[in-house]
Parts: sequence; C-alpha cells; structure tokens
Amino acid sequence: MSQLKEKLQEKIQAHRPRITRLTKEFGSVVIDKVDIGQCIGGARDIRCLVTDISYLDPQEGIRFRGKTIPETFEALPKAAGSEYPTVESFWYFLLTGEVPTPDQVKAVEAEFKVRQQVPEYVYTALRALPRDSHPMVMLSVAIMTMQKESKFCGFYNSGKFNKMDAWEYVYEDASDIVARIPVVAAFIYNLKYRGDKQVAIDQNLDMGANFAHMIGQSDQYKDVARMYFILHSDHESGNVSAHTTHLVHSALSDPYYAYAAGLNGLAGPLHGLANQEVLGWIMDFQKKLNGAEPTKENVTKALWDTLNAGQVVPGYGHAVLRKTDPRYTAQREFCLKTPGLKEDPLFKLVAMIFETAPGVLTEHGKTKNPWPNVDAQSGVIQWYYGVKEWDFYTVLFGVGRALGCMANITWDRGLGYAIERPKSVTTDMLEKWAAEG
Ligand code: FCX
Repeated sequence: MSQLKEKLQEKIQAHRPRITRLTKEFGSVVIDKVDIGQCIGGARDIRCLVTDISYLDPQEGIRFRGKTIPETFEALPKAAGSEYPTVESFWYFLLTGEVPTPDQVKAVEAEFKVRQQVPEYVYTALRALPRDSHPMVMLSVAIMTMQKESKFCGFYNSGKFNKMDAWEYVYEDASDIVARIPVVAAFIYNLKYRGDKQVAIDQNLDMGANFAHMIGQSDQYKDVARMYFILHSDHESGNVSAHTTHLVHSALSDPYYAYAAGLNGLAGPLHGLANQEVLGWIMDFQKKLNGAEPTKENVTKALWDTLNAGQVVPGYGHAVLRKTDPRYTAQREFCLKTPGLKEDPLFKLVAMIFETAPGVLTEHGKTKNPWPNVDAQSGVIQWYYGVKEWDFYTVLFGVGRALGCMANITWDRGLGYAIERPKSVTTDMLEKWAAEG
C-alpha cells in the first residue's frame, strides 16, 4: 500500500465513527428548511451535502481543507525552482487534509509516473472522432473509453464486494484518472490544434510541468499549469460538476462513469464553459471596436448590449459567492507579477471590464453577485502564453476539477454515503401549500 493510501486509510477509519454518531444519535437534528423559491430555483443554498475537501464561504471564497488559496500555496512543498506547489502535493493535501513532506510528495510523483500511462485504445478512439468535435466531448469520451480499466467495477463484480473496503478501489481509479487526465488533455490539444503532433511524457517532470512540455509550451507555462489545475480543483460539492460526479457515483457507478458525467456538466456555459465564453465575448468586442482603443465608455456599452440582448455577462456572477472570487484574484496577481503579462492588451481589457462590469451589473439589478468569478481571468493567461484555442479552456478546467471530484468520491465511499435520492413534488402540491400559507 502506498504511503498516501495508508495515510488515507488512517484518516478514513478515524472519521467513520463521527459519521456513525451523527447519523445514529443526531440524525433528526434540523439544519435547514426548504421554501418554494428554492424548490423551483435550483435548490439554491439548501444545506444537504457533506464534504470536508473544501468549503465555500460567500464572502471569503474557497478554502481547501481549511486553507485559503494564498495559505494553500504558501503551505505546500513547491516544485523545484518554482513558487508554486506541484499538483501532486496538492492531491495529497486534498485527500488527507495534511501538508505532505517533500518525501511524501516524491512518493506521489513516482506513483503518478506509473499510473499516467494511457492505454493506446483511448488514442484510437479519439482519432476516430470527427476532428471538429468539441474538446470537452473528446475528454469525456476518453474517460468513458477507459471505464473498462475500472478497479472499482472489477471489485464490485468480483463477488467479494463490501462497503468497508470499496473506497480502496475508488482511490485506485481516482488516482489513475487524476494521473492520466492531463496526458489525455495534452493528446487532445495536439490532435486538434497541432496536426496530431504528439509529444511523449517526460518521466522527470511533475504533472503541471509535464503538461506544459506535452503541449509544446515554454518553461514559464509550467507554473501556469500548476496554478491553474490547483485553482480549478474544487469548489465544495454543490456545483454542477462536483455534484454530478457525486450523484452518479452514489449509485455505485465507478469513477470513470461518474467523472465523465461531471465533465458533461462542466461543459455547460453557465459553469465551466464560461471560460471559453469570456474569450469569445472579448474577441467579439474587439472585432466591433475595429481597431479603436477600448475605453470605459465602449466597454460599458458592450456590457449593456449583452444584457439588453437578454444574455449573461460571462465570467461574472456566482450562485454562492457574493464577492470577487479569490480564484480570480490569484490569477490576476499572477498576471500583475509576470513581466509582459500585465502590459498585455488583453489583460488590460479584462482589467477594464473588472472596473466596469460590477457597476453595470449592479445597475442592471438582476444578479445577486456582480463580481467576477474564476472564468473572467483564466483565458487571458492562456492566450498570453499562446494557448489561443479558447474552446480548449474548459478542458483545462476539467483536468483541474478531476482532483476535487476524485478526492470527494474517494471519501464518499470511505464514509459509505448513501445513494442520493431527493424527493420531488408536483406543481399542484406547491400551489396547495402556497394557498395554505
Ligand atoms: N450577467 C447577466 N445576468 C446575470 C449574471 C451575469 N453575469 N449573473 C446572474 N445573472 C442573472 C441571472 O441570469 C438571473 O436572471 P433571471 O432572474 O432572469 O433568471 C438573475 O441574475 C439572478 O441570478 P443569481 O441568483 O445572481 O445567479 P444564479 O445563482 O442563478 O446563477 C450563474 C449563477 C453563475 C449561473 C450566473 O451568475 C451566470 O450565469 N453567470 C455568467 C456565467 C458564468 O460566468 N458562469 C461561471 C460560474 C462559475 F464560476 C463556474 O462554475 O465556473
């Protein structure tokens, strides 16, 4: 058993009595109520999911295992020669809640080197798809194709399945998916945009650095990849991709089925696809400027044009957050400290939208949160480094989100969470309850 798996076993075993006690002794304690607005309005704010991987405070933003983004970056061991931690060290932290030692990180890196070999048939399947398929379709297909590798499914079919040990097989699948998904993403990038010029894995590089290497990027991009995958990993468990993954896995569908489903949710424009939409919006705006300089006035007009056409301003608003997303801030700070990037015209335009959009959205009066989310800033960085194919941006999100989703379902099985099955009611019932007050 690997060091990480052993640590996880210890943590899961220590946690189990807490869940048993809560269920047995305090199962009837009320922690929320549901009104008709929430029932019709996407179950917003209803407290009915449990996760310890991350928590999203509306004012403060995300905390991974109790740490804010700056605290997380500060605490974790860094990649060699970098200010940023490796994704592998973050994976250890997300799973266990403990900051790993450099040796523990090395052990995960070594484990991932073995796990990251993607079966050849995945590439055959991807090459068989129409080349103009959306890269999110390709990513989802790749994950589904690998389902036959599932160790969890094998355990289920072995006749020896039991609830106590099931998490170990989810962990195996989860680790395989996390290790392989950047390799698959790089393959998709090279297949779609670089004439199928594929690059072999560099066994000496950590996950983020290897991704940069595989898509033909510069050394500087290594930190972009590390930062990007970590920032996009988890946003507690009610968001569409994490919730879908959890829901599908709750039926004991294996992690491949579950994460392919999560990715399909991430591909929605109100969720992960918003990062692609942001770049599309900016490019449309620049086209309309026809060479003129962007100003506060013409940005304001473009925002109102979007709103008046009944569309949303991509990259702004959030279902839970009520302040600027700290994932936006972390990326903005990366831009500000990177020579060249802060002078980049696209960064300046995004900064101007940041100055303008909250006021416009407040005046528009609909959104509960006029502030930017993670997607408003992420595309600019990719664009600057030459990853200009913006329909690929959600794939990058999907690589990062695998970390959170896979950590979550490993713990779901560790703690034996039930199949998810909320109750639905009819409109007649709602009207009857409404009339009764
Ligand atoms: N532009 C215009 N209108 C907006 C808006 C925006 N950016 N954000 C919210 N609104 C509107 C909603 O469409 C809704 O209108 P309606 O009453 O006519 O249906 C109203 O404001 C109230 O919505 P609100 O409660 O503030 O937000 P929701 O929880 O319903 O939706 C999302 C949250 C994120 C879906 C919404 O803010 C949005 O569509 N934003 C743009 C897309 C985006 O950036 N998504 C990425 C979010 C996230 F970071 C991620 O998952 O990656």
